Amino acid sequence: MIRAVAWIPLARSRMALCSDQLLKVLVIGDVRVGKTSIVLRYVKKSFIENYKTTIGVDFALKTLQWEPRTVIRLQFWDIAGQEQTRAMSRVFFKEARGALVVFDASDWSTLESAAQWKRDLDSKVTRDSGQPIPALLLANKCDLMERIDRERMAPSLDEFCKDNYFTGWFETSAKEDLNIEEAASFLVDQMMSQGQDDFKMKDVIKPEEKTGQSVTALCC
Ligand code: G3D
Ligand code: MG
Repeated sequence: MIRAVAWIPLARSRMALCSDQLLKVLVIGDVRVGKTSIVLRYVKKSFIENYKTTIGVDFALKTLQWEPRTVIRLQFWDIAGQEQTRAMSRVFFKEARGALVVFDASDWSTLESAAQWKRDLDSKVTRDSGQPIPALLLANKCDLMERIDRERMAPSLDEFCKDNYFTGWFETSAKEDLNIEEAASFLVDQMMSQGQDDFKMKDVIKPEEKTGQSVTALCC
């Protein structure tokens, strides 16, 4: 009996009110621009050459401790760029909270496709307020470009983002691990700050967890 009285306050001190949020993030763009490589780099911290081409959609999950009391589960929908998949986009885009729209910086024809993907996205998914969901443009494969090309690219991409309602852009390289973590954190920040009202907050009581812990899983 005495032991039980001592145990209850101790157990309570370890309990905390936590918020647990599931954020669905779309990864879209043409075939072979590096979508799957970006997701693998972010979630698995690796770059795999000759990885099989995505057919339909691949899923990946990354859990992050956002603030001391907020756990975010990022659910990536890595959507294949083929025409058949575009027909299914309404189903795939449903309830997405953010998007990474990828193009190959060494092949500018893929930038026009990025604009099409963005228009398709905005026509099919919005926040409850009717505003577009946060979407970042990723200029991937920057390792294949000279520094000078990248500097020339910046003003065009600023304008492109303004015209197409992108939240911003990053030059990335999944191969050399350039800006992948930064881009993902920026998107999460945007989703959390712009979308607070839209999210279904799920408050749960659970034992306190260590901050900074990340659990990853990948399935295809
Ligand atoms: P996708 O998912 O958009 O279709 P993938 O694209 O991730 O499958 O990548 C397509 C090809 O581009 C792969 O080449 C991959 O290794 C390469 N790639 C992806 N990201 C980068 C990058 O940042 N830099 C460079 N140089 N190459 C990249 P392979 O030949 O392996 O199929
Ligand atoms: Mg792929």
